[in-house]
Amino acid sequence: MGQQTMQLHATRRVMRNVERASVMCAGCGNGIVMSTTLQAMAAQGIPREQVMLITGAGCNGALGDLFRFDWIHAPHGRVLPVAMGLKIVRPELHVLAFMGDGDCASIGGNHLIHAARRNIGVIAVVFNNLNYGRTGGQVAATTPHGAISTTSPYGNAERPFDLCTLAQASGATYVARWTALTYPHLQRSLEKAFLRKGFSFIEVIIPCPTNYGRRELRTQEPVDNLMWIARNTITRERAAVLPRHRLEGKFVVGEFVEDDSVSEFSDELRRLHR
Ligand SMILES: Cc1ncc(C[n+]2csc(CCOP(=O)(O)OP(=O)(O)O)c2C)c(N)n1
Ligand code: SF4
Repeated sequence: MGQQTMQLHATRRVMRNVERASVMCAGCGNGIVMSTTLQAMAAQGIPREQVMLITGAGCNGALGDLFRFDWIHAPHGRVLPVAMGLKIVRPELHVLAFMGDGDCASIGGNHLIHAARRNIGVIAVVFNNLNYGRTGGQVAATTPHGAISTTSPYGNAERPFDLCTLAQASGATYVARWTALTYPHLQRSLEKAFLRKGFSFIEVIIPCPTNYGRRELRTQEPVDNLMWIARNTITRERAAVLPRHRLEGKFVVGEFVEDDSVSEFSDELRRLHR
């Protein structure tokens, strides 16, 4: 049996009910991140019993219902505190914190900077669909400047957060950004995150045809939404030689930080309380 077929079988074993994947809209990027996570687990031979999934209130929160592993559906903005508490009491588990960009960058933004600062061994994955999908497409802290949303009908007056820069400045020891289209790279980042000890921050730019696509891109067509992301994606290396103004509205992808020299928070606590 080929490696891909074996991974597919392993992936199916952790799905609770494949038909229920239809809880997401057609063309939604949430499923790509979910399946890539399962592929990363299968590739590294990580059994579901060793994983604890925490999700938030956004659309991706419903993903927990599809997996066959232990899951906490945290309140909006509180994915990271729940994940941190869990990691401290069960350090042997791989703690996966799945968040929407609203969850991570707005209501839970303070938790992000402190989780990164502490270097707690949580794998934080941000499903960045550039808006609040679950509640009908409101403007988010990640919505591009000028973009149309239900709460910015004349265009977004604010400039978006660069979440990877924020995580890096806060002390995260692994930081990467990919898109729904660069999923092989995303898989490699997730595999690394499963194997390392400290705080891993992975942002994934995903399409939300129903809310972001329909309003800002004027198309709900899944392929058009993906193509728009592809046209605006640029590698970290290419971005490094471009002037700042040329990067506005671009999704710079790559690995930004990888540092395994910092002690992990739950280890540090145990060392102090010995
Ligand atoms: C404390 C609290 N405030 C507001 C809400 C309403 N609410 C639910 S999901 C959501 C936004 C979701 O956006 P995001 O986290 O980006 O996830 P998405 O749905 O886009 O995947 C909001 C505001 C809530 N459930 N709880
Ligand atoms: S509203 Fe957007 S993010 Fe939510 S399920 Fe639909 S396409 Fe996905």
